[in-house]
Amino acid sequence: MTVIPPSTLSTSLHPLINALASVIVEHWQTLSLAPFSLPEDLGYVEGRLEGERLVIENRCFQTPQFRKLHLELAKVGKNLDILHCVMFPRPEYGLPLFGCDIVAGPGGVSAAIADLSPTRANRKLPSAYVAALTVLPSLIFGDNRALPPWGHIFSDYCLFVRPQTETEEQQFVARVGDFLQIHCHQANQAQALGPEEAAEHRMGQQTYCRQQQQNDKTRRVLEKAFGEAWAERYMTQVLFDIID
Ligand code: 18B
Repeated sequence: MTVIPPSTLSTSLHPLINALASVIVEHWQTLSLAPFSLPEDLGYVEGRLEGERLVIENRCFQTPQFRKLHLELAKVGKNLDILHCVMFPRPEYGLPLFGCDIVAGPGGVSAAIADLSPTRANRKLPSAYVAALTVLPSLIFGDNRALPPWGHIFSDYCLFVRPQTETEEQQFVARVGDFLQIHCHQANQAQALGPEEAAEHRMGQQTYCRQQQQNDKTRRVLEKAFGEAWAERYMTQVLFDIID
C-alpha cells in the first residue's frame, strides 16, 4: 500500500485548507495508489522574488484509473495560503476531472472552488454522476462568486464561493467529500472505453488544461516568487499538463 505522507506545512495553514486536504487524502486511500514522479524534483519548492517567500509542497500519485492525482499546498509570505488539487483520469476511463482550489488570506477564505468537470464534447457528465449529484441536497452560501471567462469548463455542480461562516466552511468541506465519494466509487468501477471515446475524453482534458492555464491570478502569484519562465513551465507542465 502506498502511504500518503503528512504535510509539513499544515501547522501554519488555514484550517479550511487542512480540513480539505484531510478529506482528499482520506478518499485517495480508497484508490490503488502508486507513486508518481514529478518533473525533476518539484516535490517541495521554495521561491523568493520581490521579497515574498513562496513554499510549495506537492503530493502526487497515480492509480489504474488516474494518470495523476495532484495535491498541492502552498504558502505565500505570511498572508496567503493555497490548496490546489486536480485528479486527472486516464482518458480511456471516461471519468470527469475533479478539481479544487482554496485561497485564504488574513481576511478569511476569498475563493473556495470545487467541481467535477466534464470531459465529453457535449459537456455532459456521465449519467451515473448526474444521478448521484442531483440527489445531494442543495446548499446555500451567502456569497456565490462569478466564474471568470475561461471558466466554461466547469459543470453545473461547480461550487465557487467565499465562505463567510464556519458553517459555510463545513458545508463546503462536506460537499467536496460528497464529490470525492461519488468520484472514487465510480473510478473503482470504471471500465476502459474504446479508442474513439478515449480520444474524445483526451480532447476534453486538453481543453480543461488550456483554459486553466489562462488563470492570471495563479500565474501572477507564481511569477512574483519564481519569475515568468518558471511560472509558465510550472503551469503547463505541473499544474495543467496537456497530454497528447
Ligand atoms: N487562484 N491557485 O492553485 N484553480 O488550480 N482559482 C485564484 O480570491 C493559485 C485551480 C480558480 O476570479 C486566486 O480571487 C496558485 C483549480 C478560479 O479570475 C489566486 C495556485 C481550479 C479562480 C489563485 C493555485 C482553479 C481561482 C484568486 C498554485 C478549479 C477565480 C483568489 C499553487 C478547479 C479566478 C481570489 C478569477 C483563483 C492562486 C480555479 C491567488 C498560486 C484546480 C475559478
